[in-house]
Amino acid sequence: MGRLVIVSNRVPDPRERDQPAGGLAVALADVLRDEASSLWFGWSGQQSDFEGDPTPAIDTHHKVTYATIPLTPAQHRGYYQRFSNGILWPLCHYRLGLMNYTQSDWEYYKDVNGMFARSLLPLLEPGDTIWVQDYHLFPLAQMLRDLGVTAPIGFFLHIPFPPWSLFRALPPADALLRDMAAFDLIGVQTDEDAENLKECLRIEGLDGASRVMACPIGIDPVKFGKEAREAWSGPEVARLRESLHDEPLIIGVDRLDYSKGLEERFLGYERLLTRYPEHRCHVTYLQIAPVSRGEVEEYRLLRRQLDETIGRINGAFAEFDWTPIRYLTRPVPRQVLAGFYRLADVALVTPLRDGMNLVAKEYIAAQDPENPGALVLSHLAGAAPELTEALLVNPHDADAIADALHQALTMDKAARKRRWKQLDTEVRSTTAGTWSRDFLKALHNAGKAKDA
Ligand code: GDG
Repeated sequence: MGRLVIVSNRVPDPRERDQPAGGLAVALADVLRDEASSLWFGWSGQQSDFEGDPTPAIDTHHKVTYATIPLTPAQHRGYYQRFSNGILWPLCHYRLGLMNYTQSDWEYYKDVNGMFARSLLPLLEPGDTIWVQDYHLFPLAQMLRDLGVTAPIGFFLHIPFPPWSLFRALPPADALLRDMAAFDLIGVQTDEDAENLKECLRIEGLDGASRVMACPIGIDPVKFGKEAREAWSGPEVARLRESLHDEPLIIGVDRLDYSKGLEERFLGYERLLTRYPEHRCHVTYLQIAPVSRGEVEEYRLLRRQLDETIGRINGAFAEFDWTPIRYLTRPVPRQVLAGFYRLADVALVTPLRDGMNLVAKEYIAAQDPENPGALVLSHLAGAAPELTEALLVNPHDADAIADALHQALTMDKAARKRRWKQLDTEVRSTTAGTWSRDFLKALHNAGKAKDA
């Protein structure tokens, strides 16, 4: 077997003990542990001024070779902050109103993809299989092909793909779709995403050029369950438990991002306290929301808005010995987080749109089978078609969130166990391992079909 070459925007520092808060890094770290030999190429996270193409810095750690390049501050702004996170991210999350397009950002995006291709080229070896990750790198396969690379190249999109009626609002929609057709295989999270992408390719006359496959991502549930059991006896879980005085805990864990529906979720929780006042002075809602993309204007505005909403709700409902919402914008270490999930009676996961949402799966994997908690999940998360035994809600409907929370908080143990068992079976059947194996097998077959 040849090497697996992963290309993603950001390559995490292999020596950092804790994983960064982000779904892609978490999933890929789980995958690469099982590969015989692999290369992970991408941005180092550093910004510096340089001329021409940077030479990758190489670092080998636990069988994985990490090759990273810096970005100039101008590239970081144009390619990463603006085109990837200020244009493609809102577009793919169905938020056209938040998309701020300029031609100059599109130029930066193409330039940096070209630079990625040229810097990667000398590192490639015969027999490599290349797997490109996520929306930052839509044009990369075409650019590698232009340089003469013939290796199989696959792509996985971690976020949703919108229907043509929305995607066509992107000025370079045609060019981007033409570039995407250079991948041998494109994986997306759900059937809905696959249908949307196929429709776009069909309208552009590109169907047949590239295979599209729904290939849902998952976690390593065995490892995560073990972490949760270990964290259970740790000092942080003990402190959190003592602070609750045997009263119920609702937990939310999300990067601070407008796609996660945090504002709507807080309003849903507020509705719970008005419509079901019996929960006042008893339930605690802990929201962990590490700041993300703080340099992008929309994210700064969101943070201010959430500060205001939480302040208002806490001010209106708190008692001198009870705070309705506890809110942290710092990341919590992964091992501690696993224990918090296990302690929580309810997980509240209500994105307005989400490619998959690994938090929902982590919560299930962390539960005690003898006394599991309940999951309230947005039906607009990519995880919803799999996790049908969750309490599914429309994240825009505060009353529906309040009702689901009330149902979760009052559900008897037998019902919780029954629902959790089915959810756990799902989480164990679609894992990070099955995701990468299924994708790479299909990529291999797509390559063979092309050669035939
Ligand atoms: C993208 C797609 C898709 C969060 N806070 C902390 C922390 N996290 C970890 C969670 C989880 C990960 O970050 C978040 O993953 P999600 O899947 O929920 O969301 P995105 O970051 O938006 O990921 C998403 C994913 O890619 C994979 O394809 O599911 O739809 O948007 O693992 O636990 N980790 C730590 N501290 C925190 O405070 N340690």
